[in-house]
Amino acid sequence: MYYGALVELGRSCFTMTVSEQRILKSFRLLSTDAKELYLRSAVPVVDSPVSPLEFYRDWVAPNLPVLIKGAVNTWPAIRKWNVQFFRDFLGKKLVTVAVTPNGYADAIVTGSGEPSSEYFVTPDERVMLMSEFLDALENNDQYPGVFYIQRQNSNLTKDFPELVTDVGRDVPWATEAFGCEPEAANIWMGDKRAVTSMHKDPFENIYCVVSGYKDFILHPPTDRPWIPYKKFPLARYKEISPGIFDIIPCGNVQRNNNNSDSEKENPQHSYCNDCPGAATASSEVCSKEKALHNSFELIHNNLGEESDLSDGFVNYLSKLEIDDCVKAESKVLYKMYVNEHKVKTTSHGGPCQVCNKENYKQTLTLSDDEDGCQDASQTSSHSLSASIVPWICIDPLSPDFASYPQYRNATPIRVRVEAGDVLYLPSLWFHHVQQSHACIAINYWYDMQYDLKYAYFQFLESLVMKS
Ligand SMILES: O=C(O)CCC(=O)C(=O)O
Repeated sequence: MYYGALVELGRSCFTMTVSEQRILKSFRLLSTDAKELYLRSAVPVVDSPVSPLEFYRDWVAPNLPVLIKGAVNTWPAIRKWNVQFFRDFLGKKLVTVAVTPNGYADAIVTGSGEPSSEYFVTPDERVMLMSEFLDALENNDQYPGVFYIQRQNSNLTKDFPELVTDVGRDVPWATEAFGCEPEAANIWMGDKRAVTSMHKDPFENIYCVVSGYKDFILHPPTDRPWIPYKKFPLARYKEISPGIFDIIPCGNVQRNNNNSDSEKENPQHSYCNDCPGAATASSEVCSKEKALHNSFELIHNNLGEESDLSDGFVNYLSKLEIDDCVKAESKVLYKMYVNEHKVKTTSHGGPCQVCNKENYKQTLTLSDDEDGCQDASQTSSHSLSASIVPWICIDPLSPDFASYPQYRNATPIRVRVEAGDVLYLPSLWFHHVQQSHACIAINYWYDMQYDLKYAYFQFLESLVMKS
Protein backbone atom coordinates (compact mmCIF):
# COMPACT_ATOMS: atom_id res chain seq x y z
CA MET A 1 0.00 0.00 0.00
CA TYR A 2 1.05 3.54 -0.76
CA TYR A 3 2.90 5.14 2.14
CA GLY A 4 0.72 8.26 2.23
CA ALA A 5 -2.39 6.15 2.43
CA LEU A 6 -0.82 4.11 5.22
CA VAL A 7 -0.15 7.17 7.28
CA GLU A 8 -3.62 8.47 6.52
CA LEU A 9 -4.98 5.22 7.84
CA GLY A 10 -2.89 5.63 10.97
CA ARG A 11 -0.58 2.73 10.23
CA SER A 12 2.98 3.15 11.29
CA CYS A 13 5.99 1.99 9.35
CA PHE A 14 6.17 -1.00 11.66
CA THR A 15 2.98 -2.45 10.25
CA MET A 16 4.09 -2.15 6.63
CA THR A 17 5.00 -5.28 4.82
CA VAL A 18 8.60 -5.70 3.77
CA SER A 19 7.76 -4.94 0.15
CA GLU A 20 5.86 -1.81 1.17
CA GLN A 21 8.86 -0.61 3.13
CA ARG A 22 11.12 -1.33 0.20
CA ILE A 23 8.96 0.72 -2.15
CA LEU A 24 8.88 3.61 0.30
CA LYS A 25 12.64 3.45 0.60
CA SER A 26 12.95 3.52 -3.18
CA PHE A 27 10.69 6.57 -3.43
CA ARG A 28 12.92 8.29 -0.88
CA LEU A 29 16.06 7.28 -2.74
CA LEU A 30 14.63 8.68 -5.95
CA SER A 31 13.97 12.04 -4.28
CA THR A 32 17.39 12.16 -2.64
CA ASP A 33 19.24 11.16 -5.80
CA ALA A 34 17.33 13.71 -7.85
CA LYS A 35 18.15 16.47 -5.37
CA GLU A 36 21.79 15.47 -4.96
CA LEU A 37 22.49 14.80 -8.60
CA TYR A 38 20.67 17.35 -10.72
CA LEU A 39 17.82 19.35 -9.18
CA ARG A 40 18.47 22.87 -7.90
CA SER A 41 16.88 24.50 -4.89
CA ALA A 42 15.90 27.48 -7.05
CA VAL A 43 15.15 27.92 -10.74
CA PRO A 44 18.40 29.00 -12.43
CA VAL A 45 18.31 32.40 -14.10
CA VAL A 46 20.11 33.08 -17.38
CA ASP A 47 20.29 36.12 -19.58
CA SER A 48 18.83 36.28 -23.03
CA PRO A 49 19.60 35.43 -25.77
CA VAL A 50 19.97 31.69 -25.47
CA SER A 51 21.03 29.61 -28.42
CA PRO A 52 18.69 26.76 -29.38
CA LEU A 53 21.54 24.31 -28.88
CA GLU A 54 22.40 25.51 -25.37
CA PHE A 55 18.73 25.68 -24.46
CA TYR A 56 18.21 22.09 -25.56
CA ARG A 57 21.43 20.77 -24.05
CA ASP A 58 21.30 22.54 -20.69
CA TRP A 59 17.57 22.56 -19.90
CA VAL A 60 15.34 20.51 -22.21
CA ALA A 61 17.41 17.34 -22.29
CA PRO A 62 17.80 17.19 -18.48
CA ASN A 63 14.15 18.26 -18.00
CA LEU A 64 15.10 21.28 -15.86
CA PRO A 65 13.27 24.61 -15.61
CA VAL A 66 15.09 27.84 -16.35
CA LEU A 67 14.14 31.50 -16.17
CA ILE A 68 15.41 33.44 -19.17
CA LYS A 69 15.49 37.12 -18.24
CA GLY A 70 14.33 39.56 -20.87
CA ALA A 71 13.92 36.86 -23.50
CA VAL A 72 10.85 38.52 -25.05
CA ASN A 73 11.75 42.12 -24.25
CA THR A 74 11.79 42.99 -27.93
CA TRP A 75 8.19 41.90 -28.51
CA PRO A 76 6.02 44.87 -29.57
CA ALA A 77 3.49 43.59 -27.01
CA ILE A 78 5.84 44.50 -24.16
CA ARG A 79 5.50 48.22 -24.82
CA LYS A 80 1.95 48.14 -26.28
CA TRP A 81 -0.19 45.82 -24.17
CA ASN A 82 -1.99 47.10 -21.11
CA VAL A 83 -5.60 47.55 -20.06
CA GLN A 84 -5.99 50.76 -22.07
CA PHE A 85 -4.64 49.13 -25.24
CA PHE A 86 -7.09 46.24 -24.92
CA ARG A 87 -9.94 48.69 -24.32
CA ASP A 88 -9.05 50.89 -27.31
CA PHE A 89 -8.10 48.16 -29.72
CA LEU A 90 -10.39 45.26 -28.74
CA GLY A 91 -13.10 46.84 -26.55
CA LYS A 92 -15.95 45.68 -28.82
CA LYS A 93 -14.64 42.19 -29.27
CA LEU A 94 -16.50 39.27 -27.71
CA VAL A 95 -14.25 37.23 -25.45
CA THR A 96 -14.74 34.07 -23.43
CA VAL A 97 -13.99 34.57 -19.76
CA ALA A 98 -13.78 32.07 -16.91
CA VAL A 99 -15.74 33.36 -13.93
CA THR A 100 -15.51 31.88 -10.43
CA PRO A 101 -16.56 33.15 -7.00
CA ASN A 102 -13.07 32.85 -5.55
CA GLY A 103 -10.54 32.69 -8.39
CA TYR A 104 -10.21 28.91 -8.38
CA ALA A 105 -11.14 27.48 -11.79
CA ASP A 106 -10.53 23.78 -12.49
CA ALA A 107 -9.97 23.23 -8.80
CA ILE A 108 -11.26 21.31 -5.81
CA VAL A 109 -14.10 23.03 -4.00
CA THR A 110 -16.16 21.90 -1.05
CA GLY A 111 -19.87 22.15 -1.77
CA SER A 112 -22.21 23.57 0.81
CA GLY A 113 -24.82 20.80 0.63
CA GLU A 114 -25.48 18.21 3.30
CA PRO A 115 -23.43 16.15 3.65
CA SER A 116 -20.84 18.52 2.22
CA SER A 117 -18.91 17.08 -0.63
CA GLU A 118 -15.84 18.01 -2.59
CA TYR A 119 -16.00 18.56 -6.34
CA PHE A 120 -13.65 19.28 -9.18
CA VAL A 121 -15.27 22.48 -10.39
CA THR A 122 -14.86 24.11 -13.79
CA PRO A 123 -15.57 27.84 -14.18
CA ASP A 124 -18.71 29.54 -15.40
CA GLU A 125 -17.62 30.40 -18.94
CA ARG A 126 -19.11 33.66 -20.11
CA VAL A 127 -18.95 35.44 -23.43
CA MET A 128 -18.76 39.20 -22.92
CA LEU A 129 -17.37 42.30 -24.52
CA MET A 130 -13.67 42.86 -23.86
CA SER A 131 -14.63 46.27 -22.45
CA GLU A 132 -16.94 44.57 -19.90
CA PHE A 133 -14.18 42.20 -18.91
CA LEU A 134 -11.82 45.15 -18.41
CA ASP A 135 -14.47 46.98 -16.36
CA ALA A 136 -14.71 43.95 -14.10
CA LEU A 137 -10.94 43.83 -13.83
CA GLU A 138 -10.56 47.52 -13.03
CA ASN A 139 -13.50 47.75 -10.62
CA ASN A 140 -13.44 44.32 -9.09
CA ASP A 141 -15.22 45.48 -5.94
CA GLN A 142 -18.30 46.24 -8.07
CA TYR A 143 -18.34 42.99 -10.02
CA PRO A 144 -19.08 39.79 -8.16
CA GLY A 145 -16.74 37.00 -9.09
CA VAL A 146 -13.19 36.67 -10.32
CA PHE A 147 -12.67 37.05 -14.09
CA TYR A 148 -9.88 35.33 -15.97
CA ILE A 149 -9.20 34.90 -19.70
CA GLN A 150 -7.63 31.45 -19.62
CA ARG A 151 -9.23 29.36 -22.32
CA GLN A 152 -6.24 27.14 -23.14
CA ASN A 153 -7.57 26.22 -26.59
CA SER A 154 -4.78 28.03 -28.39
CA ASN A 155 -6.90 31.10 -27.74
CA LEU A 156 -4.13 33.45 -28.84
CA THR A 157 -4.23 32.24 -32.43
CA LYS A 158 -7.89 31.21 -32.48
CA ASP A 159 -9.63 33.94 -30.50
CA PHE A 160 -7.13 36.82 -30.80
CA PRO A 161 -5.51 36.50 -34.25
CA GLU A 162 -5.16 40.30 -34.38
CA LEU A 163 -2.67 40.13 -31.49
CA VAL A 164 -0.35 37.52 -32.96
CA THR A 165 1.90 39.99 -34.75
CA ASP A 166 2.76 41.60 -31.40
CA VAL A 167 4.21 38.36 -30.03
CA GLY A 168 4.70 35.82 -32.79
CA ARG A 169 3.22 32.42 -33.53
CA ASP A 170 6.11 30.80 -31.72
CA VAL A 171 9.38 31.53 -29.93
CA PRO A 172 11.88 30.84 -32.72
CA TRP A 173 14.77 29.54 -30.57
CA ALA A 174 12.38 27.21 -28.76
CA THR A 175 10.86 26.01 -32.05
CA GLU A 176 14.34 25.27 -33.34
CA ALA A 177 15.31 23.47 -30.13
CA PHE A 178 12.13 21.35 -29.99
CA GLY A 179 12.19 20.74 -33.74
CA CYS A 180 8.48 21.52 -34.14
CA GLU A 181 5.96 24.35 -34.11
CA PRO A 182 3.94 24.87 -30.92
CA GLU A 183 0.78 22.80 -30.53
CA ALA A 184 -0.98 25.74 -28.91
CA ALA A 185 -0.42 29.38 -28.04
CA ASN A 186 -2.54 30.74 -25.20
CA ILE A 187 -3.21 34.16 -23.79
CA TRP A 188 -3.85 34.64 -20.04
CA MET A 189 -5.18 37.84 -18.53
CA GLY A 190 -7.01 38.39 -15.28
CA ASP A 191 -7.56 39.21 -11.69
CA LYS A 192 -4.85 38.80 -9.06
CA ARG A 193 -7.18 36.44 -7.17
CA ALA A 194 -7.21 33.98 -10.05
CA VAL A 195 -5.23 30.88 -9.16
CA THR A 196 -4.34 27.91 -11.32
CA SER A 197 -4.32 24.87 -9.07
CA MET A 198 -1.44 22.39 -9.01
CA HIS A 199 -1.32 20.10 -12.04
CA LYS A 200 1.10 18.88 -14.69
CA ASP A 201 0.90 18.90 -18.49
CA PRO A 202 2.29 16.64 -21.20
CA PHE A 203 3.82 19.67 -22.90
CA GLU A 204 7.05 21.61 -22.98
CA ASN A 205 5.91 25.02 -21.84
CA ILE A 206 7.47 28.33 -22.90
CA TYR A 207 5.75 30.75 -20.55
CA CYS A 208 6.19 34.45 -21.41
CA VAL A 209 5.01 37.33 -19.25
CA VAL A 210 4.07 40.50 -21.13
CA SER A 211 2.84 42.70 -18.27
CA GLY A 212 2.88 42.27 -14.47
CA TYR A 213 4.24 39.04 -13.01
CA LYS A 214 3.37 35.40 -12.39
CA ASP A 215 4.36 33.39 -9.35
CA PHE A 216 4.91 29.69 -9.95
CA ILE A 217 5.31 26.91 -7.41
CA LEU A 218 6.95 23.96 -9.12
CA HIS A 219 7.55 20.35 -8.19
CA PRO A 220 9.81 18.03 -10.16
CA PRO A 221 8.27 14.84 -11.56
CA THR A 222 10.31 12.88 -9.00
CA ASP A 223 8.04 14.37 -6.32
CA ARG A 224 5.13 12.32 -7.65
CA PRO A 225 5.10 9.87 -4.69
CA TRP A 226 4.57 12.76 -2.28
CA ILE A 227 1.86 14.56 -4.23
CA PRO A 228 -1.54 13.17 -3.34
CA TYR A 229 -4.36 12.75 -5.82
CA LYS A 230 -7.99 11.99 -5.12
CA LYS A 231 -10.96 11.46 -7.37
CA PHE A 232 -13.63 14.11 -7.42
CA PRO A 233 -17.03 14.33 -9.05
CA LEU A 234 -17.06 16.89 -11.82
CA ALA A 235 -19.15 20.02 -11.40
CA ARG A 236 -19.26 23.53 -12.77
CA TYR A 237 -19.98 26.93 -11.36
CA LYS A 238 -23.12 28.75 -12.37
CA GLU A 239 -23.96 32.23 -11.18
CA ILE A 240 -27.62 31.93 -10.22
CA SER A 241 -28.04 35.54 -9.08
CA PRO A 242 -25.49 38.35 -8.92
CA GLY A 243 -22.59 37.14 -6.84
CA ILE A 244 -24.26 33.84 -5.88
CA PHE A 245 -22.59 30.85 -7.49
CA ASP A 246 -24.03 27.39 -7.39
CA ILE A 247 -21.98 24.25 -7.88
CA ILE A 248 -23.80 22.13 -10.44
CA PRO A 249 -22.70 18.50 -10.44
CA CYS A 250 -22.30 17.19 -13.96
CA GLY A 251 -24.22 14.15 -15.05
CA ASN A 252 -24.89 11.16 -12.94
CA VAL A 253 -21.95 11.70 -10.60
CA GLN A 254 -20.83 9.11 -8.16
CA ARG A 255 -19.54 10.63 -4.97
CA ASN A 256 -16.31 8.91 -4.42
CA ASN A 257 -14.22 11.37 -2.50
CA ASN A 258 -12.28 8.82 -0.57
CA ASN A 259 -10.54 7.41 -3.58
CA SER A 260 -6.92 8.33 -3.35
CA ASP A 261 -3.92 7.36 -5.40
CA SER A 262 -3.98 3.77 -4.47
CA GLU A 263 -5.68 1.45 -6.92
CA LYS A 264 -6.15 -1.05 -4.15
CA GLU A 265 -8.35 1.45 -2.41
CA ASN A 266 -10.27 1.97 -5.57
CA PRO A 267 -11.79 -1.28 -6.73
CA GLN A 268 -13.47 0.59 -9.58
CA HIS A 269 -10.24 0.97 -11.45
CA SER A 270 -10.33 -1.77 -13.96
CA TYR A 271 -9.83 -3.13 -17.38
CA CYS A 272 -11.15 -3.72 -20.82
CA ASN A 273 -13.52 -6.62 -21.06
CA ASP A 274 -10.82 -8.86 -22.39
CA CYS A 275 -8.53 -8.10 -19.47
CA PRO A 276 -8.21 -10.30 -16.43
CA GLY A 277 -10.58 -9.08 -13.74
CA ALA A 278 -12.97 -7.42 -16.12
CA ALA A 279 -15.86 -9.61 -15.18
CA THR A 280 -15.87 -8.39 -11.62
CA ALA A 281 -14.72 -4.85 -12.14
CA SER A 282 -16.85 -1.97 -13.29
CA SER A 283 -14.74 -0.34 -15.91
CA GLU A 284 -13.74 3.16 -14.93
CA VAL A 285 -11.07 3.35 -17.57
CA CYS A 286 -13.43 2.15 -20.21
CA SER A 287 -16.36 4.25 -19.15
CA LYS A 288 -14.09 7.27 -19.14
CA GLU A 289 -13.03 6.47 -22.62
CA LYS A 290 -16.55 5.70 -23.64
CA ALA A 291 -17.57 9.12 -22.39
CA LEU A 292 -14.82 10.60 -24.50
CA HIS A 293 -15.88 8.48 -27.39
CA ASN A 294 -19.44 9.72 -27.05
CA SER A 295 -18.32 13.33 -26.75
CA PHE A 296 -16.21 12.93 -29.85
CA GLU A 297 -19.05 11.20 -31.63
CA LEU A 298 -21.31 14.08 -30.78
CA ILE A 299 -18.84 16.46 -32.33
CA HIS A 300 -18.23 14.20 -35.27
CA ASN A 301 -21.95 13.93 -35.99
CA ASN A 302 -22.34 17.66 -35.80
CA LEU A 303 -19.32 18.63 -37.77
CA GLY A 304 -18.78 15.74 -40.08
CA GLU A 305 -15.70 14.01 -41.29
CA GLU A 306 -13.44 17.02 -41.30
CA SER A 307 -13.51 17.38 -37.53
CA ASP A 308 -9.98 16.79 -36.42
CA LEU A 309 -10.13 15.72 -32.80
CA SER A 310 -6.65 16.82 -31.97
CA ASP A 311 -7.15 20.32 -33.31
CA GLY A 312 -9.34 22.81 -31.56
CA PHE A 313 -11.44 20.32 -29.67
CA VAL A 314 -12.54 22.99 -27.27
CA ASN A 315 -13.31 25.30 -30.14
CA TYR A 316 -15.60 22.72 -31.70
CA LEU A 317 -17.31 22.26 -28.39
CA SER A 318 -17.97 25.92 -27.99
CA LYS A 319 -19.82 25.99 -31.33
CA LEU A 320 -22.14 23.15 -30.46
CA GLU A 321 -25.65 23.56 -29.17
CA ILE A 322 -25.12 21.23 -26.27
CA ASP A 323 -25.65 21.59 -22.60
CA ASP A 324 -22.93 23.57 -20.79
CA CYS A 325 -22.46 20.70 -18.46
CA VAL A 326 -21.70 18.31 -21.30
CA LYS A 327 -19.25 20.89 -22.66
CA ALA A 328 -17.54 21.23 -19.29
CA GLU A 329 -17.31 17.49 -18.96
CA SER A 330 -16.03 17.04 -22.47
CA LYS A 331 -13.27 19.56 -21.87
CA VAL A 332 -12.14 17.83 -18.73
CA LEU A 333 -12.30 14.47 -20.37
CA TYR A 334 -10.33 15.79 -23.29
CA LYS A 335 -7.68 17.12 -20.93
CA MET A 336 -7.58 13.77 -19.20
CA TYR A 337 -7.30 12.14 -22.58
CA VAL A 338 -4.42 14.36 -23.57
CA ASN A 339 -2.74 13.84 -20.24
CA GLU A 340 -3.18 10.14 -19.94
CA HIS A 341 -3.46 8.81 -23.43
CA LYS A 342 -1.67 11.17 -25.68
CA VAL A 343 1.14 8.78 -26.25
CA LYS A 344 -1.30 6.42 -27.86
CA THR A 345 -2.29 8.90 -30.52
CA THR A 346 1.20 9.68 -31.66
CA SER A 347 2.57 8.03 -34.71
CA HIS A 348 4.42 5.42 -32.71
CA GLY A 349 1.10 4.42 -31.18
CA GLY A 350 1.56 1.73 -28.62
CA PRO A 351 -0.54 -0.81 -26.81
CA CYS A 352 -3.28 -0.01 -24.36
CA GLN A 353 -1.64 0.32 -20.98
CA VAL A 354 -4.55 -1.41 -19.39
CA CYS A 355 -5.09 -4.39 -21.65
CA ASN A 356 -1.97 -4.23 -23.76
CA LYS A 357 -4.01 -4.39 -26.95
CA GLU A 358 -2.26 -3.17 -30.01
CA ASN A 359 -3.81 -0.55 -32.30
CA TYR A 360 -5.10 1.20 -29.28
CA LYS A 361 -4.67 4.38 -31.24
CA GLN A 362 -7.94 3.68 -33.02
CA THR A 363 -9.83 3.38 -29.79
CA LEU A 364 -10.26 7.06 -29.42
CA THR A 365 -10.79 7.96 -33.04
CA LEU A 366 -14.45 7.18 -33.41
CA SER A 367 -13.77 3.77 -34.76
CA ASP A 368 -16.47 1.61 -33.20
CA ASP A 369 -15.21 -1.66 -34.55
CA GLU A 370 -11.75 -1.31 -33.24
CA ASP A 371 -12.66 -0.01 -29.84
CA GLY A 372 -11.02 -2.49 -27.59
CA CYS A 373 -12.86 -1.03 -24.67
CA GLN A 374 -16.22 -0.98 -26.27
CA ASP A 375 -17.71 -4.16 -24.91
CA ALA A 376 -16.80 -3.23 -21.41
CA SER A 377 -18.08 0.27 -21.80
CA GLN A 378 -21.34 -0.98 -23.19
CA THR A 379 -21.84 -3.02 -20.10
CA SER A 380 -20.88 -0.14 -17.85
CA SER A 381 -23.39 2.67 -17.62
CA HIS A 382 -21.66 5.34 -19.62
CA SER A 383 -24.07 8.25 -19.57
CA LEU A 384 -22.24 10.89 -17.63
CA SER A 385 -21.32 8.63 -14.77
CA ALA A 386 -17.71 8.87 -15.88
CA SER A 387 -17.60 12.37 -14.43
CA ILE A 388 -14.92 11.56 -11.92
CA VAL A 389 -11.75 13.57 -12.17
CA PRO A 390 -8.47 12.57 -10.53
CA TRP A 391 -6.88 15.77 -9.26
CA ILE A 392 -4.19 16.84 -6.82
CA CYS A 393 -5.82 17.33 -3.45
CA ILE A 394 -3.20 19.45 -1.73
CA ASP A 395 -2.94 23.23 -1.83
CA PRO A 396 0.75 24.18 -1.78
CA LEU A 397 -0.17 27.60 -0.34
CA SER A 398 -1.49 25.99 2.82
CA PRO A 399 -0.71 22.29 2.78
CA ASP A 400 -2.83 20.05 4.95
CA PHE A 401 0.07 18.08 6.44
CA ALA A 402 -2.22 16.35 8.92
CA SER A 403 -4.07 14.63 6.06
CA TYR A 404 -1.13 14.38 3.67
CA PRO A 405 2.07 14.07 5.74
CA GLN A 406 3.92 12.64 2.75
CA TYR A 407 3.83 16.10 1.15
CA ARG A 408 6.56 17.13 3.64
CA ASN A 409 8.99 15.11 1.52
CA ALA A 410 8.21 17.17 -1.58
CA THR A 411 10.46 19.96 -2.82
CA PRO A 412 8.47 23.02 -3.86
CA ILE A 413 10.48 25.50 -5.92
CA ARG A 414 9.16 29.05 -6.25
CA VAL A 415 9.88 31.37 -9.13
CA ARG A 416 8.56 34.79 -10.15
CA VAL A 417 8.36 35.53 -13.88
CA GLU A 418 8.32 39.23 -14.70
CA ALA A 419 7.43 41.19 -17.82
CA GLY A 420 9.80 40.32 -20.66
CA ASP A 421 10.93 37.07 -18.99
CA VAL A 422 10.39 33.53 -20.19
CA LEU A 423 10.05 30.52 -17.93
CA TYR A 424 10.87 27.20 -19.51
CA LEU A 425 8.57 24.83 -17.64
CA PRO A 426 9.54 21.31 -18.64
CA SER A 427 6.94 18.65 -19.38
CA LEU A 428 5.64 16.64 -16.42
CA TRP A 429 6.64 19.25 -13.85
CA PHE A 430 3.82 20.03 -11.44
CA HIS A 431 2.91 23.69 -11.26
CA HIS A 432 0.64 26.06 -9.35
CA VAL A 433 0.27 29.64 -10.64
CA GLN A 434 -0.69 33.03 -9.17
CA GLN A 435 -0.37 36.48 -10.69
CA SER A 436 -0.33 40.22 -10.23
CA HIS A 437 -3.50 42.12 -11.02
CA ALA A 438 -4.26 42.38 -14.75
CA CYS A 439 -1.15 40.36 -15.55
CA ILE A 440 -0.96 39.47 -19.26
CA ALA A 441 0.93 36.39 -20.38
CA ILE A 442 1.35 34.21 -23.44
CA ASN A 443 2.43 30.62 -23.35
CA TYR A 444 3.41 28.16 -26.05
CA TRP A 445 2.87 24.46 -25.56
CA TYR A 446 5.23 22.31 -27.58
CA ASP A 447 4.68 18.59 -27.84
CA MET A 448 6.83 16.61 -25.45
CA GLN A 449 8.98 13.71 -26.53
CA TYR A 450 7.57 10.35 -25.46
CA ASP A 451 10.99 9.12 -24.55
CA LEU A 452 12.77 7.48 -21.64
CA LYS A 453 11.75 10.27 -19.27
CA TYR A 454 8.09 9.72 -20.12
CA ALA A 455 8.42 5.97 -19.77
CA TYR A 456 10.11 6.32 -16.37
CA PHE A 457 7.46 8.75 -15.22
CA GLN A 458 4.74 6.30 -16.22
CA PHE A 459 6.59 3.61 -14.32
CA LEU A 460 6.74 5.81 -11.22
CA GLU A 461 3.08 6.68 -11.61
CA SER A 462 2.09 3.05 -11.82
CA LEU A 463 4.24 2.21 -8.80
CA VAL A 464 2.57 4.95 -6.80
CA MET A 465 -0.86 3.72 -7.89
CA LYS A 466 -0.20 0.06 -7.35
CA SER A 467 1.99 0.09 -4.25
O1 LIG B 1 -1.00 31.15 -15.99
C1 LIG B 1 -1.73 30.35 -15.45
O2 LIG B 1 -2.65 30.71 -14.67
C2 LIG B 1 -1.57 28.87 -15.64
C3 LIG B 1 -0.56 28.46 -16.65
C4 LIG B 1 -0.47 26.97 -16.82
O3 LIG B 1 -0.96 26.20 -16.04
C5 LIG B 1 0.24 26.44 -17.98
O4 LIG B 1 0.76 27.22 -18.79
O5 LIG B 1 0.27 25.20 -18.12
